[in-house]
Amino acid sequence: MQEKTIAAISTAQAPGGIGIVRLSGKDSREIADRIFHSKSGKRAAQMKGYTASFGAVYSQDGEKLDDAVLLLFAAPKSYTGEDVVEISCHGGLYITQRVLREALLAGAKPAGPGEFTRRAFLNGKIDLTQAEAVMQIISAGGEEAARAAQAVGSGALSKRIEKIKEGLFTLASHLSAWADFPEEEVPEVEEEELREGLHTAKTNLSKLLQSFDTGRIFREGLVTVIAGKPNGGKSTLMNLLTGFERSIVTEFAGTTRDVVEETVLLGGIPLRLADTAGIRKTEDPVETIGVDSAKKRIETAQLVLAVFDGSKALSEEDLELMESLRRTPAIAVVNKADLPLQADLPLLKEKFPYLVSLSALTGEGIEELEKQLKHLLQTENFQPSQGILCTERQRKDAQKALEALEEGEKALSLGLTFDAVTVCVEDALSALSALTGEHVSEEIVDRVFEEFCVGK
Ligand SMILES: Nc1nc2c(ncn2[C@@H]2O[C@H](COP(=O)(O)OP(=O)(O)OP(=O)(O)O)[C@@H](O)[C@H]2O)c(=O)[nH]1
Ligand SMILES: [Mg+2]
Repeated sequence: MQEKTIAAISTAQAPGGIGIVRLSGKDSREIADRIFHSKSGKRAAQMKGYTASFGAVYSQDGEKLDDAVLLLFAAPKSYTGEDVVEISCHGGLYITQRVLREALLAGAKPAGPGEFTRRAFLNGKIDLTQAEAVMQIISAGGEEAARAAQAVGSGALSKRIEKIKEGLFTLASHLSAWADFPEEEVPEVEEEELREGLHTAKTNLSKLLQSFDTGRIFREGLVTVIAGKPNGGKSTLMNLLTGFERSIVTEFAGTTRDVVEETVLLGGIPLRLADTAGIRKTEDPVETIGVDSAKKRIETAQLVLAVFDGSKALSEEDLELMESLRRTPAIAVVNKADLPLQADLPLLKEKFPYLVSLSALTGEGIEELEKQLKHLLQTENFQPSQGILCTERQRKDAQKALEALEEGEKALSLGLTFDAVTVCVEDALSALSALTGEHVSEEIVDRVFEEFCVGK
């Protein structure tokens, strides 16, 4: 609460209907009163929390800069826990910059990246996982990612962690009670209880760690390559998925040369698609370059949509593609399902556990592709509202806690003293406290907020 009042533009630095300059700190009202004059004559200093007033922003030499609305959030019932003033003016690059400059000339300090959220954290309005969720909400590219981030922002992850911690606290208190007993007097049932407690916490942590991988798929998407022999319909599939004519389609084999890229959402999963040249042996030097880059893309892909022309018998090139995909997650797309089937479907099914018959021309089969994708990625049971680990920092702490509990179990089965187990349980608890930010070094907090944008 003693910190200097900060100011920043909180909306995007782009032309827009409304732009917001935000102030936070004990002098927010005073600074606002120096630059904003309300029509009614009411001053921010007298306004109640959650009220607004209409007026205009003026420069130091009395020039009117813009009409504006001032919103007041009084401490402690504000985002940061301090007095917060938001001045909404016209959006765009110039006006918001001018209003900010006046706020700075009137005594505010420019806010650093994420400084508003940092103050919210330091003032106990939110914990560290909720602070991190703010960035995740802003950068979410799909519904699932947004819902997952919002749930974390509402404290769903912290609740999950808290539950695990409660169990561990109970264990720790039993352990300290037993510490006074000689080993041989501790009843067996209590050792069993200890074993069970460790096991439950471990299971819950493992589940939590799994949620990180699934969440990452929704957040970051997958580098996906559409590959296959020429004329199979790769570019037609690309266009079906993007919803517009992204790639050139012709009836001639060898149409696509360059890699054509676009990100789409399929079943909520962002696929960073690359449509590639049809793979075949060719004398054409330009096509050769395209074929080589298609092969390279396959090597680094996280997912390949392997397109086969279902209306033709499988060719040598098809068999080669099958071979090259043995170690890459792939979905076989047996295309041109609107035409009579000629390809050897049983062979394809044998080679590809995930397969879909589809017509890129009519769009028939696209739901099945979505289903197969979810199946392959095991995202069917993803419940974004559950509270998932959503940053690498959180994952590391959860992993640390899990490892500490594994050590604890080991100590128990080796018949070591309860003290040894106690140390492990305490290590797990401290890793979880770091995760939620309850006990965390300033360096880590700095690192978390470094990634924020200014104005948040
Ligand atoms: N009947 C039918 N024709 C299709 C289908 N998909 C693609 N085609 C046709 O197949 C031909 C080749 O399609 P493209 O999408 O250009 O094939 P490609 O795999 O990108 O070909 P290259 O870029 O040469 O490697 C075009 O004439 C398409 O209209 C389909 O599902 N059904
Ligand atoms: Mg093509």
